[in-house]
Amino acid sequence: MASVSNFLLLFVAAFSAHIFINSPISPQPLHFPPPSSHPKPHLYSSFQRVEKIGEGLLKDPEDVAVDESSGIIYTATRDGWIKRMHKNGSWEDWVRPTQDHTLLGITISLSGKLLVCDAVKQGLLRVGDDGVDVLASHVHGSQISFADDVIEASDGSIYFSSASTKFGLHNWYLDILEAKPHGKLLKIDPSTKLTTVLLDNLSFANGVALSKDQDYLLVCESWKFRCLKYWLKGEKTGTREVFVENLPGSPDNINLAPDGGYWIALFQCSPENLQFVHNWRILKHLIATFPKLMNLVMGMNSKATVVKVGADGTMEKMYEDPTGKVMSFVTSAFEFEDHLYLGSLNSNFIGKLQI
Ligand SMILES: [Ca+2]
Ligand SMILES: [Ca+2]
Repeated sequence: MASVSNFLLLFVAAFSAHIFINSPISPQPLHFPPPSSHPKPHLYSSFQRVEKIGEGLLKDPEDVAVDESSGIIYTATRDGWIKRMHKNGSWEDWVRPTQDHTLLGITISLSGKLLVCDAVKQGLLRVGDDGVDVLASHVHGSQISFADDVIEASDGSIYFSSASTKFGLHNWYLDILEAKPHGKLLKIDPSTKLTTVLLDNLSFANGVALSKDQDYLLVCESWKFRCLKYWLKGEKTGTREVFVENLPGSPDNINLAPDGGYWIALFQCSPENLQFVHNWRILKHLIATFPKLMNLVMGMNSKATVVKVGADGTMEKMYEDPTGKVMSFVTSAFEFEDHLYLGSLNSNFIGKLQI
């Protein structure tokens, strides 16, 4: 009997040593906001009446942008295409900047072209009828990693996020397991074309948006369940403060609404009953060493949530598909002509929802 327990002890010790030696992360606990931490906004469960546009044509359209002058709707899909829907409802495979699945945030630029984040190879791209230019591939001599979302100001300044400088799109789950801030907010200066870092130590820098008056910029930190405000004008220029926190999910893309508020898409990084995993370093090491275990603790495809936040940072409305039956893993919400256009990393269409 003693030899069996000795063997078991030896096995556990060897297994633990294997995990610690081979683990690619140096984790810290991830703190989920307590459910009671935010006053509940009015809930609309109306994703049930979403109209599916482009169904079957769009593989996991992460972000949506609308050219408000022409009414053309753009998205980037996992097969590397930028696809667009014309006013008459017809879809066009427009430009294919990559054969890969790596295109994330997009926005319409002042020139009418599209700015596109390539999370893996190329950095920040400008895409037009005449092809693709790389606007930024390096910052301070290092390759830009995990370009995630982008916005352009009326003075031509381009602001974009780098979600993580340590982990990439293919192993992004290690970034949440490690739960340390490896993200940055970057800027391309319109006169020098130089790329610089405005903010670092961001906890998975995701969606970016400009305020209506362009006096500040918002950048979402997915693993902190909050969005920061970065002042561009006035006496606070260059400083940061919290804009909204304790969001009921991890913020992805954020878009300015016509009334000066913001639409923020939230994803569930972990189901509620498994959030404890993110407090245990040993469990994080175990999952990082055996990545197939990650599938057990991910909650993205379980529901969809979008919140409307006022210009003062208060949550006003929440739209949900609580079971993910119609849409899940919604990553973007763009308001145009009294409808929300919803992107998702788990659908083959864009959701269109009357609001
Ligand atoms: Ca975006
Ligand atoms: Ca994103």
